[in-house]
Amino acid sequence: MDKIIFATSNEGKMKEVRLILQNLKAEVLSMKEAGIKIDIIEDGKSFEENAIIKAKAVSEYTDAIVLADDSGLEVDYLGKQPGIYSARFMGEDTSYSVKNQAIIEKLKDAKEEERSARFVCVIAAVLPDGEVITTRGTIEGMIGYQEEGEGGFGYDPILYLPEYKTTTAGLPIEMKNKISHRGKALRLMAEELQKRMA
Ligand code: ITT
Repeated sequence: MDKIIFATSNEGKMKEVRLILQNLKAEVLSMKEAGIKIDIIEDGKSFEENAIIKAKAVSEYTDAIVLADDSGLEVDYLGKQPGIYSARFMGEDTSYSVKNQAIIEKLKDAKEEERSARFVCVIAAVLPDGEVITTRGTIEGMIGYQEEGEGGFGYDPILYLPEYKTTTAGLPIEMKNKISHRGKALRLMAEELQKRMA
């Protein structure tokens, strides 16, 4: 069976990734499970560049297929920030309740129609022959007036989905995966990998 190493240190991402890729005929290991401990400097200027940087960095240590995820929250009222800086916004060690409250505060004068926002996810793959593939997924919503929901991670409590009358943190994980940026990008990647494994 093919082995896939997923180049992330984010446990929230990894939990979703395992569920989304469960039907792929491959063993999916986190970087930690594969025994790869490296610090990766994400100095790309786009989600695509950063996802490729992460996947290539880990592929130096293995012959397996390596996948990586670069993702973030784009808030239109803030000129699409924090975007690729989502993890680093206000410092990596600042809690998400503080970061989420800060974004709500920055939008205190925004009208309903100015609160549009989305999660973006780019998945990069580096295959054993060196081929690089990227796929992208998004989920549109709006910044809520307060945090809501207990699920997910990161900015999930503030991305409100009017159609579901809750945030991405208010959805069961299976439902989030069905409609999320990460679910979409990973299913596109799974199709690309399946074509090459056939
Ligand atoms: P790795 O680089 O190790 O994968 P990271 O958390 O640093 O972990 P990113 O650089 O891609 O990953 O930053 C993504 C950030 O965007 C993440 O830390 C969250 O703050 C936010 N984010 C991405 N997807 C999200 C989701 O599904 N729900 C909530 N927040 C999300």
